[in-house]
Amino acid sequence: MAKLTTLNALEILDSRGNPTLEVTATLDDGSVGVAGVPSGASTGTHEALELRDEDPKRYGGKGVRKAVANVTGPIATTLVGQDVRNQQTVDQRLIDLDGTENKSKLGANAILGTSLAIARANAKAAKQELWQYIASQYGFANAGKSFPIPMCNVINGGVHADSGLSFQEFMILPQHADFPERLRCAAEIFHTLAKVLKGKGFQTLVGDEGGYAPRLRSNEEPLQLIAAAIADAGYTLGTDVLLGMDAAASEFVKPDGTYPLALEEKGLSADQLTALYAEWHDTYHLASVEDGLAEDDWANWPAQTAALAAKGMWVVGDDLFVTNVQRLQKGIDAKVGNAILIKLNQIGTLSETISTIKLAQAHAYKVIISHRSGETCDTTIADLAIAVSADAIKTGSLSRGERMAKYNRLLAIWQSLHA
Ligand code: 2PG
Ligand code: MG
Repeated sequence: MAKLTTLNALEILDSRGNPTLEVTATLDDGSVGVAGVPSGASTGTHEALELRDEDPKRYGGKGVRKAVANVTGPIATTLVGQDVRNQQTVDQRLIDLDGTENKSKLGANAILGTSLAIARANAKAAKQELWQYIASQYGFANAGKSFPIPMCNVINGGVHADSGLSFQEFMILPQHADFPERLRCAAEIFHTLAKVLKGKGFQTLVGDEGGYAPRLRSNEEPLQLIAAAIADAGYTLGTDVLLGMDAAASEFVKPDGTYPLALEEKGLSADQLTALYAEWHDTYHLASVEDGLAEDDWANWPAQTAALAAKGMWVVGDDLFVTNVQRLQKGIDAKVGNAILIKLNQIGTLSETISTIKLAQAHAYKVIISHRSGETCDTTIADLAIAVSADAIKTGSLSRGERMAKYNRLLAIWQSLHA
């Protein structure tokens, strides 16, 4: 029983209108699982490969017909007819079939879509919610006992918007004990921030992750505006809400290792950047900095980690760790980072993602489950966050349907556990 009967894939469009995959797995008991694959823009160099057609005549080369054909061809040939109840076995088969270090043969997008579609079908067959299925497959005894802090990216910069900001994301981290209240707090601040921006003559159009993308004058101004919005919305910065940033420093580091801030027209050293984050912690309750340095700036990461962790801050590795156990282990050994961003498509299977999460948790690294800037309405990351008791979830601002789908899924899970 629970044999895979069909595996199908479709080229669909993501939240930016770029092609991605939707994979459907059907089991012999009739259970169906469907998964959409996300896609990044500020992609880390060390991520698993997202296979694109590179045919300039279609979607500017971004088509995914090859990845679709890999699902319906070699992957289906390997898995259809097999018992797929054990997710680790399924994922290992996918890894073996690909056979490369970075999933460049079949594509991490083809592999992840398959891995997640089968996981969803298995959950259905087991009559479990996806988070329960993940928890039982991988032995997370505390699943459902805690809800993540939403890290809501209310001002978009970097490569996600043309706001001119060097830093990519400015986030609010609502601290209320109840998840629905955290979300309400974030939404109220988000709407108040629109009023603050309009009052100062800035536009309120949104970027890729649903945060505002005003053309500001400095990289500090978002923090000032968000602080004002928090106060105007009736909340207290430092207790009700903390701030977070994704510097995404790999995107703007120069070959000489300096970090230019375009709006300020100055280049900062790694130490100066660390000092800036520390200052913003003191001034604006900046509690979390992701990719505060570039992905291969290993020489400077230990000092930044020590300085910011001493202030109780989360020092988060995204492009740095790329959800990869080897990169995370290197960080653990070098005392680099104290938190990790988890993105399923950086590594390519559910099981490898879980291995990275377990390694992080074993070393007391905070775990932040994350969307990509290009998304579908797939809500797997919400279930994943509950299954592994993640400390936080980063899934954009309080607008755009593909971001809200994840928050709404968390509300539904919360309701099911607190009714
Ligand atoms: C990031 C992500 C998500 P992208 O850098 O953390 O916010 O962006 O998906 O473009 O890599
Ligand atoms: Mg990032």
